[in-house]
Amino acid sequence: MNRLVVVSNRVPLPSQGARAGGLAVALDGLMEKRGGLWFGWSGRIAPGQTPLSGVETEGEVDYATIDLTQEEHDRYYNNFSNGVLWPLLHTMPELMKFDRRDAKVYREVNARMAASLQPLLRPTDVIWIHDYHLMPMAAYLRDRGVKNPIGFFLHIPFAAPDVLGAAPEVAALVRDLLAADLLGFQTDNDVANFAAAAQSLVGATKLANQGLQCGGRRVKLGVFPVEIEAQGFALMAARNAYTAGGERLRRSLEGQKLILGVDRLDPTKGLMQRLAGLECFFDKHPEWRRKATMVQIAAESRKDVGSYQALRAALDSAAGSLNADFGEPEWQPLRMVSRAVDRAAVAGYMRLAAIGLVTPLRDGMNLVAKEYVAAQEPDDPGVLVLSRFAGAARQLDAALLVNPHDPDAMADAIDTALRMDIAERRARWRSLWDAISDRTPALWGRSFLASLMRATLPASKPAKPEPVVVSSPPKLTLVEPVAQVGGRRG
Ligand code: ADQ
Repeated sequence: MNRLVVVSNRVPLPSQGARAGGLAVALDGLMEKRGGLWFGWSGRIAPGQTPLSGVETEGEVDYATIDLTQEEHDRYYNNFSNGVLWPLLHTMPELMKFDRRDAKVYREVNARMAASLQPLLRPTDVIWIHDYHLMPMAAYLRDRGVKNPIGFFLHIPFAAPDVLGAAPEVAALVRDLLAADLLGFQTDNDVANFAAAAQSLVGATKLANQGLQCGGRRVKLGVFPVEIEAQGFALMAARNAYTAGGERLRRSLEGQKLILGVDRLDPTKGLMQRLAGLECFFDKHPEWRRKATMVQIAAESRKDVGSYQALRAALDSAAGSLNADFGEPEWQPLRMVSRAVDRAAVAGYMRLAAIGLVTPLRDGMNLVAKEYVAAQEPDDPGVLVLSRFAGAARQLDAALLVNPHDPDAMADAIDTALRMDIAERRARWRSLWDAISDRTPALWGRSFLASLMRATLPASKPAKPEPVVVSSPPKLTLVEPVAQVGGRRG
């Protein structure tokens, strides 16, 4: 088997412990099973540039990293990746702060990473680059003569071409992406947006079977929705709902229904709109006061970016007002936690929750929605209320789908979910479980890599006419979801 080289902005070094974040969650599972080299930023700031800051090995995975200088961290990571590309690609250009100097350093860091990675590569390696931090990386590797198969996967949405036009650098980044052999996206909408951008911004032409041609290069596009380890997550939830921490949460609810939100604190996750929906719910449906409580875990992330600091302040203020307006001396409608909570504990809380409230304004996929489904007791499942603008809504269409911008719709969906009878809850949950239970991050990775290998076959030896779009990966032998361990829903 060819060695897999994964390249991502942040490398989850074993010596540094776990963090909240979808990319690490998705790739950890794949790398654990397959092994290989994981290359990227160490998470450390150094006074000067060095080609490599260290190599660690755990199990079958080698981790090779570079450090960033303070200026690189500010301009490449905070300002351009998270301050321009993240809001732009999520169709929130009003949050973007563009500065040419940031775009320049973004490119320099990508070029430096390509220079550091190249000497570590073997001729038979397969390279898989991840996410918006590294959009020009494939082009820099090609400039250095790297001929290996290169795949790129975008974990976040790809915006429509007229939105992209807001950032002057983006057309060049679209062109650079075409240096890869396969470009993977979360949904067919993202593929369509990228294909339209490549045609209108850099003059690419469309080929049959999800391909593009530009300047003599051919690249394939494909849809590869990121998956979770549903069976393992179900087990973790069952074990953790009844630990001391889970019991404390349950006791503190005193029989009330739990509405749970779990997110990174991020403008795309729709947290302000969620609180508006919750406020509307307690206003329109006062019969639920003292009978339901929302717990929102919103782990702070990207604290150096201005819009994230502003969001934290706005959220604290909105949460305070909501509790002051609706709270009673003995009851508080909302409990807010701004720290990352241990993944196992979160799984247990999800199992206790009557509603998983997942309402991003836009999201590439959203793994929390899938985790909430996996965490449920099959006999007495909770209800997923999901934004129709999350990529996950394509697969999880048996959830109650809502428009996160409409507080009344959210309030009514919460009410409907809390009143839903057991037969409908079970039927909806079964359909959601069927959508996620036979897929894993390892299968997701395998199907991407198989498509990458097919995309690099010489034109004279055409691959079997297999579609690149992955809608139903091979079936696994299913174990039944974990059965009820004890009664729990308030
Ligand atoms: P994220 O934007 O980070 O991921 P998401 O897909 O929800 O979002 O993944 C977050 C992961 O971190 C989940 O496993 C979740 O359990 C965990 N997590 C989130 N908040 C947490 C908290 N407060 N405490 C503890 N754990 C928390 C990006 C894209 C997504 C895409 C993923 C994977 O933005 O659209 O689904 O990558 O491709």
